[in-house]
Amino acid sequence: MSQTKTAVPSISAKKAETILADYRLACESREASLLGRKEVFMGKAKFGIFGDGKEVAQIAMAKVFRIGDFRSGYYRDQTFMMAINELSLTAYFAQLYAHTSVQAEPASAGRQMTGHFATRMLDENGKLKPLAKLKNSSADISPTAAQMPRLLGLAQASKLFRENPDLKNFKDLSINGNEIAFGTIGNASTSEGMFFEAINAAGVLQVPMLMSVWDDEYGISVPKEYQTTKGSISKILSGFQRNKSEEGFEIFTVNGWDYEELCRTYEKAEKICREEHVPVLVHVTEMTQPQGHSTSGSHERYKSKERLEWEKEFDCIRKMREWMINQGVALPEVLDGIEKEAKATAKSAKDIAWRTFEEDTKNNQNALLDILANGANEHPEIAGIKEHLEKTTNPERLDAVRAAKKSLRALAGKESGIKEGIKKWIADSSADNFDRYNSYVHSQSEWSALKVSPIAAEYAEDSPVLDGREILQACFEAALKADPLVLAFGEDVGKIGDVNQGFAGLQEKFGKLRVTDTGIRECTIIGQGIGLALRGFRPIAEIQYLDYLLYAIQILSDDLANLQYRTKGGQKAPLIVRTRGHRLEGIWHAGSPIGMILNSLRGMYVLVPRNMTQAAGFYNTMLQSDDPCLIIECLNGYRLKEKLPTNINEFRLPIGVPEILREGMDVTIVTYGSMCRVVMDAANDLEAAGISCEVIDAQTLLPFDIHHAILQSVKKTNRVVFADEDIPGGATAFMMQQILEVQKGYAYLDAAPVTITAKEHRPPYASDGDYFSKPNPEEIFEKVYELMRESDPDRFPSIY
Ligand SMILES: Cc1ncc(C[n+]2csc(CCOP(=O)(O)OP(=O)(O)O)c2C)c(N)n1
Ligand SMILES: [Mg+2]
Repeated sequence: MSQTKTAVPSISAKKAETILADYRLACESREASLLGRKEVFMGKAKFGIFGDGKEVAQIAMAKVFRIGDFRSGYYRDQTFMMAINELSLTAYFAQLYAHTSVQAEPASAGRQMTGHFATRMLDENGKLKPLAKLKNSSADISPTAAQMPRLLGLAQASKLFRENPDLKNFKDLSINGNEIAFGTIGNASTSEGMFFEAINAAGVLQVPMLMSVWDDEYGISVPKEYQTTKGSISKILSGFQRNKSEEGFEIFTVNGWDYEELCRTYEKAEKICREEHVPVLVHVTEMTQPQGHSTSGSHERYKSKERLEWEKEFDCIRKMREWMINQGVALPEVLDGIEKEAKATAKSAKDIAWRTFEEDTKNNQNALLDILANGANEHPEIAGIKEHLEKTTNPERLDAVRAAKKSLRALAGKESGIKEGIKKWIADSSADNFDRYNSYVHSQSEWSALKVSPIAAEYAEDSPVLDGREILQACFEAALKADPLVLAFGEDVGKIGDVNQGFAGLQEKFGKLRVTDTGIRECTIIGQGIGLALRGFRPIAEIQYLDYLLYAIQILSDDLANLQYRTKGGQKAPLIVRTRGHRLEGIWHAGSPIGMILNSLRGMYVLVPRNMTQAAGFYNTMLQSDDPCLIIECLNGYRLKEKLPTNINEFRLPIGVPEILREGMDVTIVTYGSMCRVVMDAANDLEAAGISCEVIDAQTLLPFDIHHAILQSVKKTNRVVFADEDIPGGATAFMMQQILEVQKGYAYLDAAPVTITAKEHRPPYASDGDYFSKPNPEEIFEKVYELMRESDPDRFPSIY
């Protein structure tokens, strides 16, 4: 029987065919969810979270998702990803098994748990693919609502491509800004601040964001009464609804089991969003969760019998089936057939994915077993290790590594022909496992910041001496001129050119699309930057003061810093985050929480220039690279005088290379940022007291002194001091670990290393609060003097 044979031919055969294909996909996706849960309970996968109960709405959404569009969503979206052909059933299972192969599991190569979707936006060389010709999904992350900030930037990119005539030729990135950024979120996650911040910003910016809320009335076990005022996100956001005289959102509400209405709603939503660049909210209600939240527990614990009954009755696939029969799309037996086939299709995909995954692990293990076999007769321990490995059910890579290492241990001090083979196996598998589990913390492309060739600053005799802020302004002007994809934004960055005027006058020159103000919303400023950078822009996103980076640290850490890593080189967002800090006045305008930054932003480079010329050199370097970075300018340096390099537009500072500010013989003092001047003042006083200090500006903390220049200094002075404005045990502890452990500086020390830091509290606003809270030249003098006194008390008598 033809699948499209209808009971009552009220729907055209062609349309019926499409509907049946949709139904088939919904059933396949459902079967994948059901099988997935079983795989977890059989111990073949560690954790499962599935998209069951959300299939039909996602198929409707996928119908209006066009080539060039972007998704930023969450773990329920498997059906959508399948519907846009960016997730095969086998890839779905490969992710469930955490297959570490990019070919098998292109979203993350086993780095992300199931339900974390992504398309590969970069080619093997790390070059951006022509995204305007692809269907794109930014890489999901687990923190609820954290997909929202980047969604804003993905949507804003379309607006910029449409409105800035200088961008018309970037056809690989956008076709006239026609691309929509589709967002998805669970109902409970809309309780997060980030959701509201992003929604408000999208309304302000009027960007093509099509936001769907999958509302199943729960967030794990917590019902809507605890999550949302009035229990409805569309109700409470109704004030965002645009009208004749005010811009805003277009808001739709539709039931998640109503196939026909869903398709109609998304068609309307798409048109408004794509053509008018108006943000749209689609609140999809009455969704279900047939298997509960995840494999971590069962929903019978918290849903009432009535609710569970209702969920069965209003299951979107069941409802779609009923509708199809009522509409005469197909006879029940046709649908039975599709359901049966879907089961078989999902099962066969699962089997293929498992076999490939197993073979991949086994191949590597078999090579070791062959080596061990050669030594098994001679050494009974090896025979035992071999047998144990062979008997392991569902072996993981670590089982083979363990067996190899145990074998070598067993053979220590013994003659054996297999030792060399085992060592080679360990070396090869270490390299492979490094690639599998540890690679792509930073860019590995030819545009890696570490590969940008430096260009020295040049000066003419008559080079003007300017305020630090004017040096930056010249640098930014050159950057904006050189590349239309460069843009800068942040609080007060537009009209007044930032609170310290680094961008003064540049909005007038380059327009509001290039240099622009934002609302006070640090988290989504960074999100804008991430989304724009993903789409090929070169954004400079400003956080007004370093103290306020805390508002954005989560998204920087969870999203930007690990983007390359979590996609194994599949995506990049070379965002430059600009901020200013260290010294000024008061608890929230003098912060230097560098330890926090170093501990949370691995994956980004952290640059701490001591003046604005150095800062300019770093901006120029990072604009050539595809790594994301944080550049922290010195808050008290904008009015200090600096000479303007003649090549301000192109000189580049290498990253990971410290600078010796003052040569000396007795003690090495390592510092950075605003502290450079404080330490240099102290070094002058110490010189007068007969102590010769070598002062080194680390300049970049991540990466830190990649050529080990500081070690050379320590070899000469045999004493080392680390000074900064962070708390005790903050970034000074990091620098000490780098020098003593990584660079092995401990071997050259004649005295214990010293750290000089700020106090444990932030500096009070009161006059002299800074002096009594942060290291000052007198304190540095005394600590260094004490250090010298230890070795020569006669030459350095007690001061007190
Ligand atoms: C910031 C953060 N807090 C808590 C969690 C744990 N968590 C994961 S999913 C979830 C519930 C989300 O519910 P909802 O947004 O309604 O999505 P649903 O799973 O119902 O589709 C919670 C609390 C998390 N992932 N991130
Ligand atoms: Mg929910």
